[in-house]
Amino acid sequence: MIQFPPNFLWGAATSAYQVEGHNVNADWWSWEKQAGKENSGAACRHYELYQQDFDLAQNLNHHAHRLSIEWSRIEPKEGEFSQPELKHYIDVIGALRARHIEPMVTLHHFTNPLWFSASGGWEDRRCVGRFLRYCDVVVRALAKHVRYWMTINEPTVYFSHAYIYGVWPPQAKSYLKAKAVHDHLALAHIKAYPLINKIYKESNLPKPFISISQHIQAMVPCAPHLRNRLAVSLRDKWFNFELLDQFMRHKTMDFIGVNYYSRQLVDVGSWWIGHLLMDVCSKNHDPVKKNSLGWDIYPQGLYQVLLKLKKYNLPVIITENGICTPDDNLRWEYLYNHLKNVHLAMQEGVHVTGYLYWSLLDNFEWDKGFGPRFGLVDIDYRTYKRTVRESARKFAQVCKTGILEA
Ligand code: IFM
Repeated sequence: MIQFPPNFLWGAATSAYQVEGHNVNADWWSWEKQAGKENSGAACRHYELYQQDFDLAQNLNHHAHRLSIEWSRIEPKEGEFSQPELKHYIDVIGALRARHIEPMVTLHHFTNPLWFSASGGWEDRRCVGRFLRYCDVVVRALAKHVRYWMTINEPTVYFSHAYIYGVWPPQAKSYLKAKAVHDHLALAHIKAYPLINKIYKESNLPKPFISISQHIQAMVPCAPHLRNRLAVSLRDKWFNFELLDQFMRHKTMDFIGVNYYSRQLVDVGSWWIGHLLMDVCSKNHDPVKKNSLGWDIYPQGLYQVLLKLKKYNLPVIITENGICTPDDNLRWEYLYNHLKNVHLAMQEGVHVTGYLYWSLLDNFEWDKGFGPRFGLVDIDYRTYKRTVRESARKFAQVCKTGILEA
């Protein structure tokens, strides 16, 4: 039997664009049509059905829920802020509070208002000021009801997919642009941190907890020779920990938000920097089960990642961890084994204070559309009927008791 501490935050996460539906002023909305991708359309209709969804979360004993604010709803035109949409999110957060569920709010989760992208997006140096203006409005409106903020979700995933691999809007393939976007996202967080604190201070509210959600992969060398080990440490530094190091230097993190899914098997063909940074093993000599997107299931990687975070000496919240699969037994196996590894890391002194499964609901998985099923709750996209999965019920027991039965 494994016992987690009493005040551990248990729950699940979502993001606005992936569940709400009809985010017509977002850059993704026009891009998915223009690029011929599956359209997000009504998504899960969570914008209207959030009360019902939070009833489910409450019945599943969740006491934390991570959600994001859709910037393009709040500021559909530059400088014009929508009071009804702000009121909507106040209601959403009120609905969580009414169910004794702690809201954890992300300010930027991959999507941008169309006007923002059309005028340079995160490449243009005006982006930081624009983001801060939006943060100011949202945080002032929600401060009374929110204690946990994540400024930006997975900045490294965002700039690599959108500006290096070119698979997300604006589909650039440019290291120069990616570098500019990286620097702007970092600066946006560094400046948002004191801004959020200032708003709380002015409103006589207790200091909030602020971080980002950083996507971290376990970097695993195939053969532990020098070149592979060098590649692992470069990738750890640049992709996993560089932003966290920067934010630590600026003292702009109150906890570390970690999104963990899988490992990267590192097998490098030459000393060229491109290979050191990108080569992955294709030999399948260490086969493990995979999710429906083909990502390796590697629970011990979460333990390894958590131990690497120990040096920061900050509380850690797993802000995402989950699996897309049609096999719900595999979902529970995934959850169970990852929680076991979280507990192991805690026994070795990593101060983990919460775990949020990705995701509460099946949802729109970006360029992959609605195929991948990450949810604790199944969505029938024809009727929008919600059906709680068996894995969700098992997880509900853990949320209730803090005990992971063997
Ligand atoms: O669905 C995404 C989410 O938006 C960010 N983290 C990873 C999830 C699964 O790919």
